[in-house]
Amino acid sequence: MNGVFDSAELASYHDNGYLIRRGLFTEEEIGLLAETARNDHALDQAATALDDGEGNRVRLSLWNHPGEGIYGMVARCRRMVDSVEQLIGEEVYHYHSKMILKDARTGGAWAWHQDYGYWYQNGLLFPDLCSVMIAVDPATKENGCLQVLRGSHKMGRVNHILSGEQAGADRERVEEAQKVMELVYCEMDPGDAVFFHSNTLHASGANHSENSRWAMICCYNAASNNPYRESHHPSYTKLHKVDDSKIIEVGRTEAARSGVEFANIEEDDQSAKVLAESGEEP
Ligand SMILES: O=C(O)CCC(=O)C(=O)O
Repeated sequence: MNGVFDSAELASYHDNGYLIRRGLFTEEEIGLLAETARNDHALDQAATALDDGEGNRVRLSLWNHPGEGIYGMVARCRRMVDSVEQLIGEEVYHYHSKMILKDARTGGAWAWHQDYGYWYQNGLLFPDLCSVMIAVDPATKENGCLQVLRGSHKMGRVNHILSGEQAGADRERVEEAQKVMELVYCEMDPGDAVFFHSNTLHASGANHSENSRWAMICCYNAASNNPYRESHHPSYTKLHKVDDSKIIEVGRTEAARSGVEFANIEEDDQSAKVLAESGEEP
């Protein structure tokens, strides 16, 4: 299969549940993405702010279909999709993308969770999904970079409960997992990306720094893992790959046009609602 990874990197992903790829996007590519996002009024307006329980708010905007703008070119380019297909081992489709707007001084923390902790609720039988977090701004410990527990994807799905406005993994399990697995801070420069398995436990701290930490996360599902019922994220929809050169081409000519329809997370997100209704206790 095509993609950016050699066999040692593939083995590392399967062992650790994550893999950081430095410079996946060039300075110009990430610059165009950042410029579009910063000027994107609709992205800002669509952002949902979730209370992190510690006085800060996590802001994010989400869209289900990648579209024809620069966000879509990033999510659909061969470099990305071929690489995710290498990791998952088969055809994938776009499950959704989001921009995490972790603003300077106010950006909130993310509780420890697995993405499959949410997505399980959407009728997905297998955790055959992968997320790719692309650093738009530098991501450091100080501004709340992503943290992962190395190898935690091997735990399988952990129960999740809604605490405040975020779903978090069962705290006792997380505490025990932290005793036996290494906590890795995924510090990244703009254009770097971390690929992670949907069962990898991850979190991030609040941003108390003077620098924003925006990141785009593209999530993909295996084509064979079509959900058995409909949810607020798409069922199998063929992903039309584009050449890597389209990022610059579209970014230069249509930098201001995101080309996506943003979701209303508060109204549409059934996975969080199901967790709230299930009343699972930690
Ligand atoms: O941006 C972050 O720090 C974490 C985001 C995240 O975990 C998510 O969107 O599932």
